[in-house]
Amino acid sequence: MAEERKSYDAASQEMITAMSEGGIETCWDRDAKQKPHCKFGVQGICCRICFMGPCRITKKADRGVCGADANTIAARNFVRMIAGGAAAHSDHGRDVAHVFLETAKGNIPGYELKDKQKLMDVAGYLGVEVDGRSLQEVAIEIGEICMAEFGKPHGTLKFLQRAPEKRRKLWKELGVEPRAVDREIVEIMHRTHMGVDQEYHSLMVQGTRCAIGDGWGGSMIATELQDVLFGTPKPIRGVVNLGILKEDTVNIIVHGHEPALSEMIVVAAGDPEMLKLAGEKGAKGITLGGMCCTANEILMRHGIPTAGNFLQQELAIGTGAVEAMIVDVQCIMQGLTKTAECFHTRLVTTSPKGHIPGATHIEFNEEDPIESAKEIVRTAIEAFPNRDKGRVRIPKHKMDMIAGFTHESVMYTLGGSFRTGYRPLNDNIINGRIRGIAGVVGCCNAKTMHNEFHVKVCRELIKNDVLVLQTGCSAIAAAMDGLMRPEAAEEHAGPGLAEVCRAVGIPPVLHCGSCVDNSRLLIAASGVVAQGGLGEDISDLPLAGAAPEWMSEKAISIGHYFVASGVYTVFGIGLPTSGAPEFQDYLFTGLEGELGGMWDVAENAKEMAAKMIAHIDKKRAALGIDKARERVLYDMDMRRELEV
Ligand code: BF8
Ligand code: SF4
Repeated sequence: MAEERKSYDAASQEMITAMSEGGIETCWDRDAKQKPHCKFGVQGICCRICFMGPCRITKKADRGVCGADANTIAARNFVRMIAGGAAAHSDHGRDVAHVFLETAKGNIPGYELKDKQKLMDVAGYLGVEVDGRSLQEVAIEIGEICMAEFGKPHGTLKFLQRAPEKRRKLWKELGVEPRAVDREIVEIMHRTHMGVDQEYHSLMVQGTRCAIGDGWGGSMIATELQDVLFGTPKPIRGVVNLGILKEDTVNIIVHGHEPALSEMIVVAAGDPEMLKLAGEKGAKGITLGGMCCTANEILMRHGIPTAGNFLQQELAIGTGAVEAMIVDVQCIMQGLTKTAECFHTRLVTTSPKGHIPGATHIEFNEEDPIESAKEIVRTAIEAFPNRDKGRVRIPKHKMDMIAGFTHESVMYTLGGSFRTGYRPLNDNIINGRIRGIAGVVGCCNAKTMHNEFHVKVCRELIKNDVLVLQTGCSAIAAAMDGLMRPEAAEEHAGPGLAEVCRAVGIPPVLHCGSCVDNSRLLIAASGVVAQGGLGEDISDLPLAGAAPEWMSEKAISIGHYFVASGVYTVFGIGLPTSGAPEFQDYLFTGLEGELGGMWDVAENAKEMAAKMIAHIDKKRAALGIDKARERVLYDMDMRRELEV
């Protein structure tokens, strides 16, 4: 019997089959051994918060030993996922703020504040005085403010003011304005400790406050300061998929999340001394490829090719052509060491926060980033002579794409340099050429066919004239399918969206960055509101969010800050809340009345797209712009037919 197909992407499937035949284990083999997954975990009704348990809700036992019911258990688990995700994003944000501040003080050779314009923009909305002050003074104050956002004892987050006024008022009324990023994470851990908050509405108030602290706090700080440090991305050509690896060069993959590392690896990989060393070892240069969110970061800023997304990490090593995989934090599979052992590949961990047994740990020293990056790249080059050429198998597939759409670059692309702004976008939404906007984001998950859900939902949305904005591994999935080429508009988009894409020269699916860059989507949504004509709040917009193949706690935090910002958000794969129908119903319907956004799940791409479009149409009707769209859909012949 033919092996079940695991990936929608041909290159990945080729590697999965080859590795399976070669007896090299992948996450799909391990997934098979984990099946069936524990149904209590899947439904969110297993509690191991104290050691009177673990307790599970069953027909026989409708409460844990302490009396906690299904709603409490599922809600506690859910808000703990928000805390985990917010912690990951925000600790990344804190590290960026630290590097930013030390760079501003002139303490780190190697980094610089590249984007002075953005520095001024940030100063503007943070209320930092710029007149009569040096750039350095301004930057230092910004750095101090951002560091303080994580742990200040008084007030609420300064970045909240980037949200529409109506939303801010709502958050205030609901008591969900985050005070400091860390505090909200800590408070979740406290409230979910045994015997504290045991009421799901109340738990979700804190979940909401923490998630807002991620999206409008930790993640936004990461994105904004990274832009100042490394440059705000602009539309740029890129290439994606495993076919970017080369047979005759040293191939280095940088995988993880923090650009503080990857930016320096980019510099080191282009260093003449390193290139010379590569030549001496018999290689024709160095090929650097990104993986996961790090890929998105260096793709958007430098056009560095992307090797793949989350489920391709083991497959990249499986090509036998990777000298080193350099990792920092988040979404790094421990299984990589096993894959690397089958080849000459060095798995290099670089973060003091992320060690893996069997990997080589070369700590990236942020005080001396260039030297540290060179040492890491040297390790890769030195592995090149050990490559077994007979075992190299690089799939041919690679795809062109355009990356680098940000709030700033979208405004510029749409409006030109003289009237930058969202007016053309808003007008095209109002006149119905663009039916609405979708944010399609998130991970891949071994439980479902790699990339299929992402690609199909994007295609379905653009076919229905919905402009798609993407981040994370979902963006890489759509790029691999060719949806981020401008030609994709002609091939796959509905007539209205295709017309707009043609006029502006953009693809119908826009690459907006990494997962912390979901904050860009919040800013873009606020920008669309501020431009006018589409309501007063994000919840008024014909907008929906989705994470078709999610797996991480970060995805839950992102999902919930979308919801808390007023966005209808649909997840694939299911949510670990199904064992607590009352709590789940609150997430799916109850929250809409409070936050204007709510959760939902969908089993497949058609259902997901249909639900998102139905929501978009509901918002169009509420705005009174549904009629405009009907006119667009009917051409003259059809209209004549209707009139008779
Ligand atoms: O932060 S999309 S698998 S790489 S968690 Fe991870 Fe998910 Fe990818 Fe980036 Ni985001
Ligand atoms: Fe069981 Fe309650 Fe302890 Fe959870 S907190 S493990 S439900 S006794």
